[in-house]
Amino acid sequence: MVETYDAKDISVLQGLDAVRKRPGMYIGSTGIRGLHHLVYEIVDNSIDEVMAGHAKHIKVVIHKNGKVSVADDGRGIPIGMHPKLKLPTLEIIMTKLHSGGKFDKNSYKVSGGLHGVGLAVVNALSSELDVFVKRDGKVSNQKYVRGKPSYPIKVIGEDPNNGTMITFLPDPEIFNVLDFEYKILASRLREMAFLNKGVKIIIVDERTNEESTFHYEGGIKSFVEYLNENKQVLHAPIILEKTKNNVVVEVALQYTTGFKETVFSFVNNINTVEGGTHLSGFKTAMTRTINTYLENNKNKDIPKLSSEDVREGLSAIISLKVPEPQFEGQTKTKLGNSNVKGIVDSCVSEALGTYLEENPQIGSTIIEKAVSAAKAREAARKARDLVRRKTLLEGSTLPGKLADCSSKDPSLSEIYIVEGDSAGGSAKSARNREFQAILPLRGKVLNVEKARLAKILKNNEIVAIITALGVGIAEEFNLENLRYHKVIIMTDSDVDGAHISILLLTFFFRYMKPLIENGYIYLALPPLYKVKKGKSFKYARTEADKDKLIEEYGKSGVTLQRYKGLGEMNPNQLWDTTMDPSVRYLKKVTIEDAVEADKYFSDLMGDEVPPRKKFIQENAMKVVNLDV
Ligand code: 0RA
Repeated sequence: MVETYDAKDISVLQGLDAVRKRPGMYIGSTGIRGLHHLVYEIVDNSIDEVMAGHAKHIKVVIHKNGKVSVADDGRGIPIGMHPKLKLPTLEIIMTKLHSGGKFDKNSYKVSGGLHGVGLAVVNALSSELDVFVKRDGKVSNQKYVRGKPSYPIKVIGEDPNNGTMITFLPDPEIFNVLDFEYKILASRLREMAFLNKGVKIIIVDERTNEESTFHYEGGIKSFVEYLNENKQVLHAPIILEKTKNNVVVEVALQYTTGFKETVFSFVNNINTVEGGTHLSGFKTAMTRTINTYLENNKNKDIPKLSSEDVREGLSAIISLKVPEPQFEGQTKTKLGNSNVKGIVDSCVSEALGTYLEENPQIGSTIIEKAVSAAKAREAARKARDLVRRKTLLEGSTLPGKLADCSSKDPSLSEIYIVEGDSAGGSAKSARNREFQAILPLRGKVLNVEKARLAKILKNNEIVAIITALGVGIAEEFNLENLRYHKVIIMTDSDVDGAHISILLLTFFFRYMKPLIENGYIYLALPPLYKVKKGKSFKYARTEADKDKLIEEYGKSGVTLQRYKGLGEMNPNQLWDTTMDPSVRYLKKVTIEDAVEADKYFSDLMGDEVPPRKKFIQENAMKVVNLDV
């Protein structure tokens, strides 16, 4: 293999001080997200070796001592002296911020926006880092402390194989969280394995002995099957693959009997959460191709299918390889390359058109699905008009059971959505009416995962929430009209309470996602126990808290009161434990991983959950406690 990089590719070298001074600029945050980002930076480099056809295996290990190692069987980082820069290439890569991008420009690099300086950034932010390179029959090693080499590269052994292993310890001077979460790393690695067909990625957690292997010969086809695992599907996944102007377009799609659209798009392995030109190209192609197919295959009065109609119940993965991607948007996850829209449009139109012609049975299944979506859309429009007219006629009245607050400033106002009338009553007496509104829920909250909008708009509890929040729904949703900047779900800390929380979260996730994205949705965490000794007492929110408090009080003469539900607390207790802003415990609901969050809701609330109640009992709590 001829080494193609040279001095002009690494033009300006700079030390790592800048990274340690402003870590946020390089990895986004010094919290949990930034911490995990360190691992992704290294894995991205290993994935580049996979995409270039040199590596097949990646292994990530979380060690007991807080270190993480990432090993691959790629070419190994070059260790030889760089001809112009008079430093070993490995040392340049590990210790210098170099402008000018990656070394080898001929392929599609994973690039999270760090322009190939990812390894140096990880090194700068690690209190210790060890790199081992197997290359040219030798094993070489160098160690760094806070980005500075502890010794020159040394040969420590022989090995006929090639590869790289990096072990690092995140610097406690930089990060305020140091514990890696298996679940977070595993879900990202699973995604990487789906997107890079054939690669085998192993993750081992030596703290707990958890271990997973991700290896999908089906690639994105397996990804769609995974998304639809607990759904009823209408046909086998359809795979579309085409390359135009060096842009590789791969799509896997499969319709389900459900109503939700689950489409994830990736560019060079990066989840383009904010969409972009590739996604609009895909949508245009789907709408046009299915409408054309419908026109050619039905002769009596055919409705015009909207873009939404053809995506009802659709699960799809769009994965592109783009030579020079431009990422835009707030989180740099929106593809900007304008030529890509047309490329994806024509690739998908051609490939899907051909597929439908060759598979008429699947073609008519899809058409049936989309036509029924079109009819339902018409029904939903009527239902929405009805809701709108009602609010107009009644002078946009707030729901009768809402006890509103007196403040009209949303940034100061909060609304408690409370399970049950008795808890609602307590909350109404307990609240500070200046800024706290209470909305008690009476009936059951509808499972929106299994209903179309028309039916959802007939559910009293949901309509009450929509009107109380003021934001409208579907096309009329407008975040600016939100009447409270804290929307707090308050339910009992038992299984039924968790179930109601999940139903509400499912609704917010599917129909008012910006509320979650902007951090307006919270869960109130009421205590499980009151632990009392003599005149003093404290509240315990978990079993572990309770045990700790008992220990603290000294076991003799401690009394325990277990709260079965919010209704058992008098207004004073409710205020003291759950509503007083100075002491209460609220959990902000966030979306850390769009793919995982989507899957949680469809698995929990979807079709194929045979022992449904049991499944919810076992999983609902987990979801509530997880940063969905
Ligand atoms: C620079 C150049 C080449 C490979 C790599 C870096 C490389 C980096 C990492 C990080 C983790 N695993 C890695 N594997 C490779 C190209 C090497 C060549 O042309 O032989």
